[in-house]
Amino acid sequence: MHSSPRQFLQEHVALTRRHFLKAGAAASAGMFVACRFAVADDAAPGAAGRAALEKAVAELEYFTKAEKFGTVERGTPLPYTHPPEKLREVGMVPETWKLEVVADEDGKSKVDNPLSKEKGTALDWEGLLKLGETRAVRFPKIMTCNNGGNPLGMGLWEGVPLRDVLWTAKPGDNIRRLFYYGYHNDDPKQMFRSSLPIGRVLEDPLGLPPVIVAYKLNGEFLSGKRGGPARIVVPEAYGFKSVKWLQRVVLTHAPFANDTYADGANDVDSWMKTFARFVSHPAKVKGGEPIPLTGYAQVGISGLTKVQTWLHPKGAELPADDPHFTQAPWKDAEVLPAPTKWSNLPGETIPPATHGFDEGVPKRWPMTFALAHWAALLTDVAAGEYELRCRTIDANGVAQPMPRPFPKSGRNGIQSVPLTVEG
Ligand SMILES: Nc1nc2c(c(=O)[nH]1)N[C@H]1C(S)=C(S)[C@@H](COP(=O)(O)O)O[C@H]1N2
Ligand SMILES: [Mo]
Repeated sequence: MHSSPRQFLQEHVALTRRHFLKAGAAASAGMFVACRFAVADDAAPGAAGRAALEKAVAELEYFTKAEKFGTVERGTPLPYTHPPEKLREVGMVPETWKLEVVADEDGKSKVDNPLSKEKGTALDWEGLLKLGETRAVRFPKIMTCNNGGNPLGMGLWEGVPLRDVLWTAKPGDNIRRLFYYGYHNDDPKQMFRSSLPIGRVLEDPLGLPPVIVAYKLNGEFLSGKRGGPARIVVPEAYGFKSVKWLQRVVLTHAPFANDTYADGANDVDSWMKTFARFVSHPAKVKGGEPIPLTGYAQVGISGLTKVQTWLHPKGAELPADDPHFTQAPWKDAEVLPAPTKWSNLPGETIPPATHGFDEGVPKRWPMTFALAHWAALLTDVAAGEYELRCRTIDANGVAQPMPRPFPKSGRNGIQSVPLTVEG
């Protein structure tokens, strides 16, 4: 097929320039499908940059270890730091944990079989796991704070649909929303509240997993720090809807949100947005060497089709009246295929009956409200000092972040990093 090793190499390099990282069928040693662009001959032009990219791609991790998550928490003391006997007393351990589902005290909503501690009908840990035996669901979801620039962690969450718990309480007439709370040291000032329209809990928008009472993250029971014994997880929402140390759900006729996050000028109806970040980028490269870049994108409500990068000479004038650089000469990066090994899950495999997967393989990629990785190899860059930026194009073909001045409905600013190309 190839007349000489040299010709083979040239063809291989040309092919891989266009299609690097697209080797769908190749077996993988690392977590991603093997990259075809790495050339065996390390004296070939650009080999060092390609080898560096291959290594950086192999090092990308998909799921985040529970203890490596970023944390946004309130409480003095933090509820899970109580001494063991106090933890038992306040329901912060599985053996004493209880979940109440009751009607609002205003008397407008009807709940025929309230789950209440007083009546001894609250859902306990055993009951939760019992429900889980037949109703458990799992799904991947990235946890991001509405007010944070970067995600806190990527998790595979497991629990029971909140609606299955609600049905056991026999909800009746006049319910429009639910308010839910975590344990807060029995101090109203420390209460962290969130809310949802009842319809979101009873039905799932097509393709979305349910709102769950979660008890596992990445195959392990939730630690106190991650919100255990049990927390709410809302697939499409920023972190503030995913209340930790869950103990009480109130079904209400109130038509409004009572979220703690309504304070501080936050939009409490924000869906997660699409944006890109760098993972690895060299600070300095030799002139003539291709520049290896890796990163991730958070796939928000509008999906993801592309990640792009843009090199702008440092100090050169930026376009006026274009704060999101919509007119800049962006270049496409490569959105990486789904991992074949899922870091930080037991056996590095997706467990059976995970939403959006078929026998451990994603039905679609990238997956919404999850993470996708990307890589790029920039070539023919002149010596100089640069600002390097990345952005996304969503599944509607709209550049994200789109120009808008609303960080309080979820931050998704464009990241910029410095880069020096030596002469
Ligand atoms: N009970 C309780 N739940 C909470 C919070 C809190 O302070 N108390 N913080 C919320 C916010 S604002 C975010 S962003 C997420 C963060 O989840 P994590 O700490 O597990 O990453 O938890 C949410 N759940
Ligand atoms: Mo948050």
